[in-house]
Amino acid sequence: MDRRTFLKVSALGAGVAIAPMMLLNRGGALAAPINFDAPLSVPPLLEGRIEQHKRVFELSLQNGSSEFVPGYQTPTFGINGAYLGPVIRARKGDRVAISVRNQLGEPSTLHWHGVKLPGDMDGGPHQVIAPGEIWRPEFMIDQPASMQWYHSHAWHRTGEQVFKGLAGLFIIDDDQSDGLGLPNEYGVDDIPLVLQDRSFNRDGSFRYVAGMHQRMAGLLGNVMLVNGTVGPHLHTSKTRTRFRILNGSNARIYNLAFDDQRPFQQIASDGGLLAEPVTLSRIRLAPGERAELVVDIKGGEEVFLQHQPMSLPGGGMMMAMTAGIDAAAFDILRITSSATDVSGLPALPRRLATLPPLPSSPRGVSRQFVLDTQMMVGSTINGKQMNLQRIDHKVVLGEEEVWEFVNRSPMPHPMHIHGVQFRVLSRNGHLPAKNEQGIKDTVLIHSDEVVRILASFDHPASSRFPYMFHCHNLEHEDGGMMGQFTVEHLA
Ligand SMILES: [Cu+2]
Repeated sequence: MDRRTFLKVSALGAGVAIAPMMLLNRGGALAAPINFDAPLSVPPLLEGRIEQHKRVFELSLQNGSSEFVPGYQTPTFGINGAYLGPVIRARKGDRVAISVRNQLGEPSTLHWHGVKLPGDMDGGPHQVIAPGEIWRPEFMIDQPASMQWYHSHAWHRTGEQVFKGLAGLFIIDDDQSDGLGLPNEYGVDDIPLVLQDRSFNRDGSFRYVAGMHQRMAGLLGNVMLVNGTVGPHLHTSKTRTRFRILNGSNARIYNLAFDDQRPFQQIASDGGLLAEPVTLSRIRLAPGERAELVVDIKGGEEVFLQHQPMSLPGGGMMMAMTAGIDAAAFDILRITSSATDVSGLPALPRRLATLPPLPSSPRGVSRQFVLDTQMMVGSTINGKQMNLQRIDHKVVLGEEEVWEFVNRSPMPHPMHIHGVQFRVLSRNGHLPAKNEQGIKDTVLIHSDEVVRILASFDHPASSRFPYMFHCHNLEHEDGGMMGQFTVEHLA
């Protein structure tokens, strides 16, 4: 962390419990009196109303003010509220109609990250909602139970608008997952966690900087927010909890674990349930990625969800630090339990979902994407930076393709593809870990790594409203690490 930021945040913290990485290092060098006693905010559920066989939602992008630090007001953006948005909830098979009113006073867009829908409903940088205007996308929910999300995708402004709060969750339900007996009482044993790191100026305002350094490394904050809560505490009355976790940070990569290294089970990745639960003691989550975890915490226990140091394939720790991964552990969420239902907890189902098997024989690569960093330019894909007027790739509607990402830059890039959910075929020629063999829309490509994914392009996107593929480090994205593709019938 930069020394100047350290001092500024310390100044902000005079007399209050705030310090740089104040959430870092319980017992570490930068430990600060954050007590993790602020009740975790749980975003409100928005289930819409049924009108003419459609599930209708109303969203308003608006300015607000939030008290993250006691005694300090932070100007923020929110959706139907001051900071972040409600959890949109719909079912597979629903026809969804959403009105998005822009009351921000600046242009914005709203992108449905991970939702499979046509390009003209996707909310990318071409679908600007001017101040005062309403955008009315309508689409079918045509994918399995999962947690998607929505956020600003404004041209050159995504990083700052998301940083200020323009993001929310989108939960999809289906009959198959309802029947599995997974924890599903929202806010009780089914808890969403939006992880974000932020920095503050002396006056309490967010400190968003997008200079050359951030365009290279991404913007890293020094204060952790979970669902907009600083120093969050969750008290539960149930032993078994399902956490639906989104890395909603601009650039920070987390290696999540509990402080006592207890095992947990991952049940879902970005696009839905895994074939079977995978037992883990830590999980890496890059910007844009989601994971659903189930963990048992007995009555009387206190555990911390933390970021813990991780090693990188091919990269040392110094590089890891510049690439958004902290070398030191820090606390994210304190959890206490008064559960009494210790005995009789059933095992999770052996099978969660039926996923098509990954192809056993190697498939030809349809397209290759070389990720690189060029001095004084920034991050590039195949040597190019984003141009709104240029279509980089044309995919035939209904085709299945293998995309290969080759990372020649010194830092990792979480690559996201619009319009599809994909499978990770290989990392450097090897099968990915079990928990990466499910359905995904964002995949982290480490430095010097080659990752292949398999996607089926089932929804159309024209040259007027093409899909994006981009790095989900938002400063990289805004800096040009993005391209466009169409999905159309053969002419
Ligand atoms: Cu990147």
